Amino acid sequence: MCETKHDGAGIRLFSMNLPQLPGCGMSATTTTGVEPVRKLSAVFATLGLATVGVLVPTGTAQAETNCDSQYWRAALGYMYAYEYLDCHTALGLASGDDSNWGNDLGAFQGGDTNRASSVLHRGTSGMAVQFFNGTGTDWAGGHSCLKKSELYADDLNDNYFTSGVPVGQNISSHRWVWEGECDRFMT
Ligand SMILES: [Ca+2]
Ligand SMILES: [Ca+2]
Repeated sequence: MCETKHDGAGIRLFSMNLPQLPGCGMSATTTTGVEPVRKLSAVFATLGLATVGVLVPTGTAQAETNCDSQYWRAALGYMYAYEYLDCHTALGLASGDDSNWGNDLGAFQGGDTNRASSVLHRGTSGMAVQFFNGTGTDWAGGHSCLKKSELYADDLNDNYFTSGVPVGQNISSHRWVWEGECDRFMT
């Protein structure tokens, strides 16, 4: 009778029913007493695993992006441009200006023009990097600036030149300027 009541019963049932067992012998009480303890351990073990399972993905989500890690390994004083999003595959780096990313001079040459998808700022002067859609030392046309404090722009498709043209795969020149010369900043 007692064993039937407690077989498969939960922990709450066990503790609730314990005082209501005047007719039960010691053996029955002992048997039902062991069962819930073992179940309780199993429950806590399961909860423990579930907690770890939840924490691990959370930690992964907060892990550094590739731009974060590239930033810390970048050479001081340089701007970097990358072919792909999140600072993957560097097209080049520059501590100075390059008025034409498509010519055969300077830090960026040939196929580098209209190719960058992300950029990184590791300058130390406090100046911003001003990127242009066009080329030439007149530094005219649409531009967008990357502040030193912004560190990097991991997706240039989310940014636009002052002309309204998307920055992604459209940068063709750059120079270092003070932030006051910029009308638009990358985010
Ligand atoms: Ca060039
Ligand atoms: Ca362009």
